[in-house]
Parts: sequence; structure tokens; C-alpha cells
Amino acid sequence: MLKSKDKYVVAVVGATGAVGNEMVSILEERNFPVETLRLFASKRSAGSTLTYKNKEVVVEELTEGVFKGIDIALFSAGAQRSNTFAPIAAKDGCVVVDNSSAWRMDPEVPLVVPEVNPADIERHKGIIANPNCSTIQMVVALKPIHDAARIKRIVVSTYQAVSGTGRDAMEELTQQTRDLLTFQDVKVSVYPHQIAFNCLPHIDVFYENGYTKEEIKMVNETKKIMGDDSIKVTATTVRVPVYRGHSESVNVELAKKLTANEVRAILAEAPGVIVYDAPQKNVYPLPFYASGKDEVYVGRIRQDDTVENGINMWIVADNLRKGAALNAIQIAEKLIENAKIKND
Ligand code: NAP
Ligand code: 12T
Repeated sequence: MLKSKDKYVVAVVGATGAVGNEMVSILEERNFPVETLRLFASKRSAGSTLTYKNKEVVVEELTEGVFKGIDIALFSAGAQRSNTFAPIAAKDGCVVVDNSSAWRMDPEVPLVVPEVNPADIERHKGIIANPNCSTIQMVVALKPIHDAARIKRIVVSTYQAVSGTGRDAMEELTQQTRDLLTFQDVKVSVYPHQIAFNCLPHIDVFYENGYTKEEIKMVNETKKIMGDDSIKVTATTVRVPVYRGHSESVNVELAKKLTANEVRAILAEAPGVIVYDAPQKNVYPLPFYASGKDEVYVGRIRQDDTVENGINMWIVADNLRKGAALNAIQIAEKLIENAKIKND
């Protein structure tokens, strides 16, 4: 349990990564009540520094003994590190908000998007999981529609940015683009194929049934966050040569009819959502413009008459912010709010 305090000792585990870096800037931006900031990464980065509130903070090596005295630990150093270190941190009295896929489907671990299921936070036993980036932005937009007209089935195809894979993938897109434009040989290392000027229908690993792990995450996590196992979900997840911002084409079948205008009105009131939908003026969500923003952008809202009560839409958000670092920090902010309420 988090004790109510004015300020907290906060750790970012995986601080030198794409998500960890974003966490450090969002803590600063939102003026998170930080007493002391501790940064952790592997031995490789230990001793390097990151800037927080105009001060250099030294990155320390992640080891078992480091968690004593830390109140809140934001993990983003891969599932393997979360598997090993999150239980150790929890045992030492930290509340862990974990960005990896390690704990998401554990029934003991709440999987939280604050706009959707904030009440689940308080079930935690030391670890709270942050959902997959593609799932987060989809459920932020779909929860209010589910509340209004019950979603029976979701068909989603994603167009995911390379920053979802981390800093090495961003570098690979840059390097391949540079090499192609200067007639050099292209090197492939992070992804199994060239990502520059290409699309790969392959995110995370393949299962025997032909689906990728990313697709199955979207299926299972959506049900868990929405608290409704009856929602059918099928997904195709695709990597595109975009640095930042995931896009999703989403088709839903509802139990009750909603017109496109009704969906627009519901989403206009929804927390964390911006309706950006005026196609006659070329207004629709784009990853380039959603990048750096906190909200989930929804546009291209239209009726699908090929099924009963069908709606199509296009959902875009910054995968490093709402899809990862921001959502984790919003969870931590809720924890603090709850601790204050209990203390009063
Ligand atoms: P990244 O840019 O490759 O960064 C990886 C981070 O993990 C770096 O800080 C790295 O430190 C650290 N790390 C690697 N091995 C370590 C070890 N043995 N001990 C301690 N630290 C270690 O990756 P990223 O995109 O930031 O993603 C990090 C993790 O966040 C992913 O693996 C994934 O689990 C999660 N994630 C979740 C979402 C989501 O959907 N919510 C999205 C993206 C990522 P060094 O500098 O020392 O190498
Ligand atoms: N493989 O945290 O490559 O489940 O874009 C997030 C993003 C795993 C995760 C990616 C991934 C996760 C990716």
C-alpha cells in the first residue's frame, strides 16, 4: 500500500530507453510529487546521466538491493527484468507500475487504464500492470461506446510506429532510410525485414495458430480492462515506417444501434479523447500530429451497414505517451490521490 506523503521517492527502471526517457520528461512536465528521482538501467548505462528539472541525475545499475526506501517504481526495461525485479521491489515496499507484458494477465495484478477502470488500481498487491500501447488507445475510445451500446465484436488492424520497439528500432529506420536514399546496402537487424518504405504484418513473436503475440495481447487485455469477457476481439497488427504514434482502423458491432453522430457526441464527452473528424476539410487523426500529445484522437467515424449496428473509426495516439509512459504516470497519480483520500 502506498502511504500518503507530500513527496515520494520515485524510481524509473529502464530510464535510458525510449519509454524511460519519456517517463522522466512526463514526471517533470506534470510536476509529479518527487522527493528523490532514482534512475536505473543495465550495467552498460550505469554512470551516464539524464536531465531532470535542470539537474543531472546519475543512472545506476539495476540490482536486487536497490529498492529499499523507494515508494513508487515505474518499470520499463523489458519483461525479463520485470519478471525478476518487480516482485523484489514489491517485497521491499515499493508499488510497481510495470510497462512490460510480464504481469498483465496475472489475475492477481490489476491491468489499468485510468479513464476506463480506475477502481481496479486498489486491488493491487504491489504490482500494477500498464497495458500494451495498442490496447490502451483502443479501450480509451471504445469504453464510452461500450457503456452506451455494448460492444459485441471488435475487428482491429493497427499501423504501429517503430518507437514501440524502442530506441534501436528508431535508429534502424533512420539508418535504412539514409542508406536507401544514398544507394547504399540496407542492413536489417531489429526487424526480420527492411522497415524503411515497407510494412511488416508482424509485431512481437508468432504463435502456432498464426497470430502474433501482439494480436493476442489486444484480445486478452481488452477483455480484462473492460471487465467483460463477452467482447469478441480479432486483431491484425502491422509495423509501419512511422517514428511515433500508433494508428488503428477499428470496426465494432454494437448490441444497440448508434448513428455516427451519436458516436461523435459520446466521444466528445469522453475523458482523454479528442474527436478530430471533419473529412471534408481533410481533418482526421494523423500519427505525426498526435505525437507529443496526451489524448487519444478519433476520426473517420462512420456507419458500417454490412453488419447490424456497425461502426468504423480511426484511432490515433502517441504510443510512448498514452500508450506507455503517460498511462503509467497517470496510474501513479491515482495511487497518490487514493492514498490521500484514505489518510483524510
Ligand atoms: P528500449 O528503448 O530498448 O530501452 C530498454 C531499456 O531497458 C533501457 O533503459 C535499457 O538500459 C534497459 N535494460 C535492458 N536490459 C536491462 C537489464 N539487463 N537491466 C536493467 N535494465 C535493462 O526499450 P523501450 O521501448 O523503452 O521499452 C522498454 C520496455 O517497456 C519494453 O521491453 C516493454 O516491456 C515495455 N514497453 C511497453 C509498451 C506498452 O505497450 N505499454 C510500449 C513500449 C515498451 P540500457 O541503456 O542499460 O541498455
Ligand atoms: N513488442 O509491452 O514492438 O507488450 O511495438 C509493446 C510494444 C511489446 C509490450 C512493439 C512489443 C510491447 C511492442
